[in-house]
Amino acid sequence: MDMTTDTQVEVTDGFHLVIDALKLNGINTIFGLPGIPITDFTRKAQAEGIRVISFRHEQNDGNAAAIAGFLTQRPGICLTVSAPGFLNGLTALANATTNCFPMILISGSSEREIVDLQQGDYEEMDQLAIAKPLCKAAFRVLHAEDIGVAVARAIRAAVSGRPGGVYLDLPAKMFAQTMDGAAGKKSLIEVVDPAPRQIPSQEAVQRALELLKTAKRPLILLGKGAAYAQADANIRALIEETGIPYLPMSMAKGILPDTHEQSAAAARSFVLPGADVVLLIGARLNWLRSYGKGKTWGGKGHKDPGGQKFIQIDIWPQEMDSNVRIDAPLVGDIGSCVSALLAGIGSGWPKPPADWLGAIAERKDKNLAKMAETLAKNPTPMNFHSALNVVRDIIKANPDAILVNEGANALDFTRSIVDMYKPRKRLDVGTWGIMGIGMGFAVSAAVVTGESVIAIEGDSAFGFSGMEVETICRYNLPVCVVVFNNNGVYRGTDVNPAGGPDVAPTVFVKDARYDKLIEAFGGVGMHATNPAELRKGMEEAIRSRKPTLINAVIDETAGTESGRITSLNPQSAKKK
Ligand SMILES: Cc1ncc(C[n+]2csc(CCOP(=O)(O)OP(=O)(O)O)c2C)c(N)n1
Ligand SMILES: [Mg+2]
Repeated sequence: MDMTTDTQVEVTDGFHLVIDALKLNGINTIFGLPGIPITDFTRKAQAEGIRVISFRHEQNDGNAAAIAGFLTQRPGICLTVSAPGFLNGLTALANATTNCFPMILISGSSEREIVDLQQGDYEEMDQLAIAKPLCKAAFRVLHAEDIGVAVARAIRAAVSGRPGGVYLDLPAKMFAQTMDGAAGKKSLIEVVDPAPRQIPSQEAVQRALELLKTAKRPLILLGKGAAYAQADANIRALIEETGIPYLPMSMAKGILPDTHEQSAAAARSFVLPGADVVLLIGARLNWLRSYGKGKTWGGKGHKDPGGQKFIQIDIWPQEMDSNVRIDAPLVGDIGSCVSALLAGIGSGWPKPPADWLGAIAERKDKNLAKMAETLAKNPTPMNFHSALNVVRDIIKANPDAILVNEGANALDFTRSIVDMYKPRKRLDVGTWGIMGIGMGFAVSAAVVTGESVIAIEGDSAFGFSGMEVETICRYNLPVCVVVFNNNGVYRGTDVNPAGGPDVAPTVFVKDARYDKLIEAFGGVGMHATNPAELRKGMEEAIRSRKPTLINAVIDETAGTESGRITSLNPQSAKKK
């Protein structure tokens, strides 16, 4: 790898030191997009055996890096050019930090002296300052001999404690700096124990167990932190040995199979207000859980607590009490906290009272029967339910496949209809409900795991990253994209209130053929107007592992505004 000079003294440089530092720490994939000043870096990285997956827009390789971090517990690497490329990657970095996905955004940057004097350099921007508030940590390397420390610090910041995004600023000049090869090698750091376990205090464990013991109507809530932790067997043992019903949040689906008899997902609106003690595992009490209070939790007004007592497992002490009082905070890594609880529970833990379990089972049976009835219908045109009945069967038959999901109705219906059977198989819009993660997540999941990927995409959602179908074809990835095409955002039926020639802001070209898009790059395009065609297309895609896009025509009247979060839309006080 090292360049050899005429005098046979081995020298190395910034390019190679960054590559060597990443490799030394087991990072063997980069998601990036070339250009000044990192084009040669992408070439050299590839030459040195790193897999460089090249994208069409930086937001997509940023999302790819973030979800690689979620899936592997190692920071995913996103590589961009300066200013505009950096900014394009920044949304993914901020989203990763919000969702606690470990990633490192590495951006090339322009000449410091010129940037700092604002003299108008090519792609001039003070990137470090801009990145700082949007990530866990941000570092700049001015000298090649500091690369080892910088990469080590970036890795630690990304994966230790609560994981998140890290920014690493590499000015153009630094790449070309040389140093003695042996000294360069010595300057690199192989990070020892990058995400140290954080053992909860015995006192905190006791407090949690004592509270749990008092529960008449206990409930466990699993968040995506629980999925990230890869403590699947112990989480399952805790749930099964206590007999406590549980609710999986979206990306926690599959830690236990959704068909598990203790899943209370089909009785959500009954168990949240009904529970008296709630154990949160890697789940925050943010908007997705109605802040732990209000009517959802049985409170009288929208800010009133429902009277539940909470035990919360989280690695970040400041998470506690962020919305309601946490009676038993259990601070530590999820694996350590769950095994401590498990040890404390022993063998004779009493099952929850039968009336609580019975009442849940009754609601669940009723709701599942209602759902089965709806799914069995076969309306024309196809609606979300009849299409998702197919997806549900396909995932059941292929439980190792990874499901990527975004949209509004296309998201909400998929989450509630499609059962997951294994952990970390459902990847979606996360805490922000962000559109645009689709193709980045799909490419990354296929590259990182080698499994088949099924991306269920609203037609609007797909548009944010749709050009990456070329990337999917270029790397010949086993990705089946299904566009739920209802002619627009939420539905395709809005009309322009002013009556002019422009269509309504939520409406797209009618009867668009998204399948033609992938055909342009040699992928398989299919057009499905009924469940049978959709099933045939998806089965064929899974069997062949060929890049596939199915344009699934969905009744344009079927969706609701914002899916399940209609109420978050502000209402105008002024009547027409
Ligand atoms: C980055 C970003 N921009 C805009 C939105 C607002 N938004 C939420 S869902 C959605 C698209 C919904 O339409 P579609 O994906 O077609 O799903 P459908 O409800 O029609 O099934 C949009 C634009 C968002 N969540 N994120
Ligand atoms: Mg739509």
